Amino acid sequence: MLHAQQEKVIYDEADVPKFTLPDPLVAADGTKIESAQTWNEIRRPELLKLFEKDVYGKSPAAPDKLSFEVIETSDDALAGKARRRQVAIRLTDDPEGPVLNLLVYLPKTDQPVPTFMTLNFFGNASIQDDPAIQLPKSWLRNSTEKGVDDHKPTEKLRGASTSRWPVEMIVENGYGLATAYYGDIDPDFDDKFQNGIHPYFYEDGQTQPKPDQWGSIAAWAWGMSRALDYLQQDKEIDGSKVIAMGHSRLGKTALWAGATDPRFAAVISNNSGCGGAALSRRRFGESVKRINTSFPHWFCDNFTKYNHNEDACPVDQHELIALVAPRPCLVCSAEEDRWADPHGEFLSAHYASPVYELLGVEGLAIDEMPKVDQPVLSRLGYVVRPGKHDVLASDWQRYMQFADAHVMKKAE
Ligand code: GTR
Repeated sequence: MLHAQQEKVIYDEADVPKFTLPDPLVAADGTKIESAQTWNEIRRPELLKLFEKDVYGKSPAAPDKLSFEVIETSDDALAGKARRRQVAIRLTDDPEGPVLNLLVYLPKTDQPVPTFMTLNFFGNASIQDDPAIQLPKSWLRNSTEKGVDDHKPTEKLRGASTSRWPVEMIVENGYGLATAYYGDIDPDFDDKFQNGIHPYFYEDGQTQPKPDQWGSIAAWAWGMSRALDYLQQDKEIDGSKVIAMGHSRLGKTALWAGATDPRFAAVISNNSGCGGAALSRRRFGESVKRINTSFPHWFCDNFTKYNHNEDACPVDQHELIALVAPRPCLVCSAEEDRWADPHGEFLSAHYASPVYELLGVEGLAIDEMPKVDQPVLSRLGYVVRPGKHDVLASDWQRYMQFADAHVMKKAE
């Protein structure tokens, strides 16, 4: 038998296996879901449980009380164009326990602002070259390019990822940006869940999550919800208009955060691929077997049952998007990012669309995969742009166009 890494990757539509998708509008017992009420009371909770049990793992409930400490503020950030806040969110009762450090940029206005909440890959200091921003204290992936040595930041880390974070443009358009380092919640390597947030929720004698308990993606999504706990009580932010956005593994995370936490007003997933917006049953590019082999800590252990066995999984990723309905959701692909299967990402949105329509809102406005750079910014939207796996300033322009139409102007 070939090892996952040696297997031929499907990059040709002709090699995509034939499959039948589970119908989001048919319950497990065969009942047809024909009203918003039965969706909300029967099918939505059922799908959520299935994703918890078989894909991401179940996360603990929100802590009763979280402590927030505003550790730095400036009303003169970005050369006077913005306000900056840094907030420490203590994720557990343990004074030594994990702290999620949130960096917030706000436009200078007296009104509470709609805000993008998105995790970052290399710490808050990487998004903007500003000595006032705290360097990350949690474990970092080594990178000469980003200025990480021995898993610790160097001064070179400051601003190392600015191309992905057009902060000035975001605040000029009237949006806030809240971001935190995903490794503050759970460092992104397979240590059998000894570090990060997981051990704080073990029962007596437990040493790692059970097969249906949270993996790292679920933990990162849980962390996004804790950031939202803070944002919802911050008077400078419109807590009813916080948009979960994420790229790649953090795009998977943003979708799961939006599915599990209806307080997120909208979700934008960028190049999220396998285990994100792409349909698993297509096996195009990254497959379930491949992702579970390369990243054994991302999903719950039950997900490995579907290695080379996707058809047996009771859910597929269009139903993840359906869990965001009726809230706005934008799925973004990049043409050259075939590993993430742009067509499979489009099809997920397509097959989630009937749920939006059942709930009385607009679904995806097209039936065929659009050409590159022909964004479809309906309430359930899809865009494929030219180029590679990345986040570009032009992508953020799209996100804001989408948010202008569906979040900013939404009725109070
Ligand atoms: C890749 C992984 C993808 C995607 C990406 C990323 O190595 O195979 O699923 O998540 O990493 O997060 O950049």
